[in-house]
Amino acid sequence: MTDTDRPAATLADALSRCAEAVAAELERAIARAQPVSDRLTRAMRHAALAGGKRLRPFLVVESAALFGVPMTRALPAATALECIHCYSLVHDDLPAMDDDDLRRGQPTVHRAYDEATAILAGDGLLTLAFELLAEPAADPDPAVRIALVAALARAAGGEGMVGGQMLDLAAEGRFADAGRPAPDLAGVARLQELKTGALLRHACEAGALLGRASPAETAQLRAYSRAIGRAFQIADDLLDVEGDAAAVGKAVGKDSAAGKATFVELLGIDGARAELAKLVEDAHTALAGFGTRATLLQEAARFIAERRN
Ligand code: GRG
Repeated sequence: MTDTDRPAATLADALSRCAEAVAAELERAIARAQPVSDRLTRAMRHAALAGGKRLRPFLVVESAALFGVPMTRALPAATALECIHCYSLVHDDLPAMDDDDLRRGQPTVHRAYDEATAILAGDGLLTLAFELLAEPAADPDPAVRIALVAALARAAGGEGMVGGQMLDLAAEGRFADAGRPAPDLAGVARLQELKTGALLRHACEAGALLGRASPAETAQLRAYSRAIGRAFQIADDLLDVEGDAAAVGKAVGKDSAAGKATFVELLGIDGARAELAKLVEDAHTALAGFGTRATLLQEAARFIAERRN
């Protein structure tokens, strides 16, 4: 058993150990590519290595750990998912999208470099994700590697995160020729399930694939990931209303400025808090069948709901 694979005592310990291991994997993966452009490499490093909670990789690692898969074996799939997440943040921050100057408490990539470099750094991370999954280190069984690639493509693409981002821009009234969809609760839920929920769901699905989970076990993890996905977004909406930019590491108050329909706007602050509490409970219940092996994942649901950044 390597040091990385020793069981963690607390959630904070497990999160920081996973974050460290993922950062080292990201360093390695970005560095080993032929350095065609030093500027591109530096921009990719800026996007991938300037902090971040590494929540999605943690969920991959802990979902796989339910089935006895050690962290070192889950790291390639966990790192691939983080590459996709980092790329999405870089592109989301661009002037054509959210036009943000600050991310993870640092200048956004297009601010630190320029827009073209930021687009290419995002593209570089997006493609690196699939390279990592295609390699034997991702899983010894080629059929599992193919399943991981297909699942990540679905989660990240037009029927997942990218589709959700498009719905989000449409809901802001960006496309004059397409009208503005009515922002009811079901519409917001669908949009968010795609935009932010799809990658969180993928994290647990990847863990299930690595762990050769049974259909029943996969369904339990799916129920958990749905609950935390929605909780993550409600917490994000609350941070946008109540958070402090310095603590959150990015601009706040942007949703109402953009006239966005959010869970908080539709449910009210108290309603959103009540929904959060229910979702934490749902997440807990979904994993009850795994017994104490699921403790860290259950604690992670509360962490997601109560996070301050
Ligand atoms: C541009 C294709 C494309 C997609 C963008 C996910 C996304 C879609 C945009 C991000 C915009 C945003 C801030 C959404 C709120 C939820 C979210 C993804 C927050 C950031 O995730 P954390 O809190 O970030 O896990 P860290 O920095 O900890 O990794």
